[in-house]
Amino acid sequence: MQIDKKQIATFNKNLLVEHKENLTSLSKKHKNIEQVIDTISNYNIAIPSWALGAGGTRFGKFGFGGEPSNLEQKLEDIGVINTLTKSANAVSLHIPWDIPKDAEAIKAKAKSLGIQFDAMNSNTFQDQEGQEHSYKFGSLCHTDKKVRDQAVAHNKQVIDYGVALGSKSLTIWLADGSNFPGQLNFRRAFENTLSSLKEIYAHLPSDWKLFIEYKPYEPNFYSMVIQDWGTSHMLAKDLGEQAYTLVDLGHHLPNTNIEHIVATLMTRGMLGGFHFNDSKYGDDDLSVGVIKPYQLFLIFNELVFGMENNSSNNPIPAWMIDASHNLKDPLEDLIQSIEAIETAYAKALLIDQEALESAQLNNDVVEAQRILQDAFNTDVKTILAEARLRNDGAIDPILAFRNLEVRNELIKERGLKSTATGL
Ligand SMILES: [Mn+2]
Repeated sequence: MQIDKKQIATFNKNLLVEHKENLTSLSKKHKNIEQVIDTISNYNIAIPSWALGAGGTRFGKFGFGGEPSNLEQKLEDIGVINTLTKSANAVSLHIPWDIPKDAEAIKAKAKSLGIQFDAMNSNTFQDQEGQEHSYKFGSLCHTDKKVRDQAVAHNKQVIDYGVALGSKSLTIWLADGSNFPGQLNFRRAFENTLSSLKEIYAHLPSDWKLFIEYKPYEPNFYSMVIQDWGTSHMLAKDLGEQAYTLVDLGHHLPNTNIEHIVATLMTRGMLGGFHFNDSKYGDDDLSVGVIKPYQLFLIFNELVFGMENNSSNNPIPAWMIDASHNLKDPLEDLIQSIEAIETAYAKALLIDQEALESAQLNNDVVEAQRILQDAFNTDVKTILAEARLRNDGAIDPILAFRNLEVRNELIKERGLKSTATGL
């Protein structure tokens, strides 16, 4: 299914007068509103190929109909999200769930929908059918070199798939670790992982980046080989200039100060990628911004500051939504996530950085808090709507999704029983 410009324009018509009034009154209050609209209208977040179907828990999975059953249909779904939001012009592929059987055809399909290929993702956290060696006791860290070699070969193959599609980065997240004390020699596991990563890194084209994700627990509950940003940073430093740390919001122990981690990594130019979701207890994969919107705003404050004061040449991070939807329509959920990310970003862009710096230099704690909270308490819905409108997107993308009956159209096209590969 594809939505055309005319349908969006017709939908926008009814909301246009009120929107313009809101914009005029907001412009009177904020001097730099044009700049914020411009930044938001150029901002894009990659959609992972596994997020377009019904997510499941370890107890069950409930479909919702019209799920994309192949990569082409997944691209079409991202096309729908992008047409409505104008902020999702990239897909992040997961191998082997979404192996492009005909790279040229997939590339052409993506191009026709205005979609690029963001970071590729490897998978050594499951055994695949016909696979010779099992990852039950780890992959890149495994005690048996044959298993490590197999996992290295898989990652190299993922790079090759990415090269064929025009991707420029590989994200590695490892489930490797141990469930019981004594099971694993920590130092050996770390060294094995490093030497496996070195082999993968050597296969990386010179214009690619390698992102190393970390996670403190799950699926292993006693230890994880890459447990935190410090470990990821050590590995990336040992690999070389093309390797970076990737921060996933859900991959921290409760109450970790993630904005501080972001600032520290950017100080050294080491923040390569960012995975958005939200979390109440652990890696809950909840929609972005539903639990801790203020934390997200504070993270974006560091990102904005880091990008504006970039003496360490931190690259623009690769942005991706990494959540799993088991109740909501995943397309609606992704739209809500995009809105939450852009809300936090727009609010962070409204922070008066000069005034904040002066408050900080004067140790005026009250004033510093006031500056942050003034920006956080600004309603930026109109800014987001205007950014979309200028790109021919929908003033209210969720309402448009519902008015255009997108899910019903997808069910008509694909049936009620179609299921997507992925989680
Ligand atoms: Mn992630």
